[in-house]
Amino acid sequence: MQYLPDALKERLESAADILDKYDKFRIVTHYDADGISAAAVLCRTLMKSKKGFHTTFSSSFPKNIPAGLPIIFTDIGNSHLEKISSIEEPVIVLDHHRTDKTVESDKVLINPHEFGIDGSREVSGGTLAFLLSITYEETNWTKAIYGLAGAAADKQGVGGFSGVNKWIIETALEKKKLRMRQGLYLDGDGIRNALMNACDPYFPGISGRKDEIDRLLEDLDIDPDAPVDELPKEKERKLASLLILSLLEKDIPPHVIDSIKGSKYIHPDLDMDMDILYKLLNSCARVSKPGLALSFCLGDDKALEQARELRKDYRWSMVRRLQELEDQGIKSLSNIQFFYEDKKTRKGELAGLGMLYFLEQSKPTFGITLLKDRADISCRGTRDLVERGLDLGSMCREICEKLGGSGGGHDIAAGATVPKDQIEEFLELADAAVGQMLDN
Ligand SMILES: [Mn+2]
Repeated sequence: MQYLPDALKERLESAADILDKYDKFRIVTHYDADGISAAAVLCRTLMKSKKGFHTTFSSSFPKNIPAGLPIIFTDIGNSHLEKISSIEEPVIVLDHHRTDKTVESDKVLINPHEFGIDGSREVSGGTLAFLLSITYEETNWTKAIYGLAGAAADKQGVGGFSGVNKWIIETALEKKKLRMRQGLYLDGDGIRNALMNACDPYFPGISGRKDEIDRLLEDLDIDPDAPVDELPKEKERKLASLLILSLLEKDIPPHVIDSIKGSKYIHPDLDMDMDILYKLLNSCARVSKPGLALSFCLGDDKALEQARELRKDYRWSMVRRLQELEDQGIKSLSNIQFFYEDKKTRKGELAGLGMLYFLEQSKPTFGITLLKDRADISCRGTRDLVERGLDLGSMCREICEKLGGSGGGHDIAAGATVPKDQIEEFLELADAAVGQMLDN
């Protein structure tokens, strides 16, 4: 724990004292993959110590806060600290989202930004839950893969983990609580199947296109049914070069291209690497089955089987939709680009993957779902754009304050909801705001 700032360690100790003191807890977590990962770490921690828990998944901060038990909020809560401070029971908040507000509180608030740690890059909700878990009991290093899966799901591993996440990986490898293997981030029943369903990473002109894939594999003299992890090194290298070429043609930056292959982290007792674990969590979250994901994280094999099926369906529908966006292109204003998507839960991921693998790199991407009376918006930038001054989270918040919706998030990924008839105005304001941010 030497790596962490002393003030953060102290705060974690106070949280661990609460874990120690009570026998039953309520966990309120975000329903996305990072939130599930945080819940998985905490539930496993509490189970091991024979303590009880009740977990609730929430898409936004709950209106009615359950009473009677100490509460742990994970990956959620930083923008509702006033409400949290008025809760009577003991509360721990483990949330990495940035917030403007500082609130005097007797609750244990663990917000990395307060300790000079970049919550959008270096720690996720899962990471914070893991830090609490090892503070509570050193033997919980075995749970590293669950916490880090949340960081991977929040895209903190793109181009390599950094900061606290990196320290956890290095220490877990030292402690032999993780193993590492190099390879392409492809998986499926055989190499053709893996490429057919490759949506993250997605390969422009290749993913989902059977004829292209067959031609490519024939050229490389690779058996389409060969297992991905058993490709001879030389053939894997050649395949990687061709896949990289597909991304170079779209001007995708080197750190993203590098991320199609690299270290895979494997839990010694779990027949799965972290990359697949977080993608399974994502597939469950996207169809609103976070409970299923939590069940398999807690050891339910039947749940794992169902999660794998969900992921199969999910990947296939994503690849088809990404292919459409790639082939048909999306709409563009001066400084932003956008598309409409029927499925509300899919638009953020589509915007993120499109932005990573094939869309115009100089403009952030907005995915919009029109609902009955409101428009739901997810926006995604690139690391380059953030370095040039893009902050989508504060942009969404400010525009929504003006328009009367609600919005917020990270610099690189954010969301907003506005009345449906204001979507045009939202896009105009966003276009102007992004232009101004990138000009300065
Ligand atoms: Mn998160």
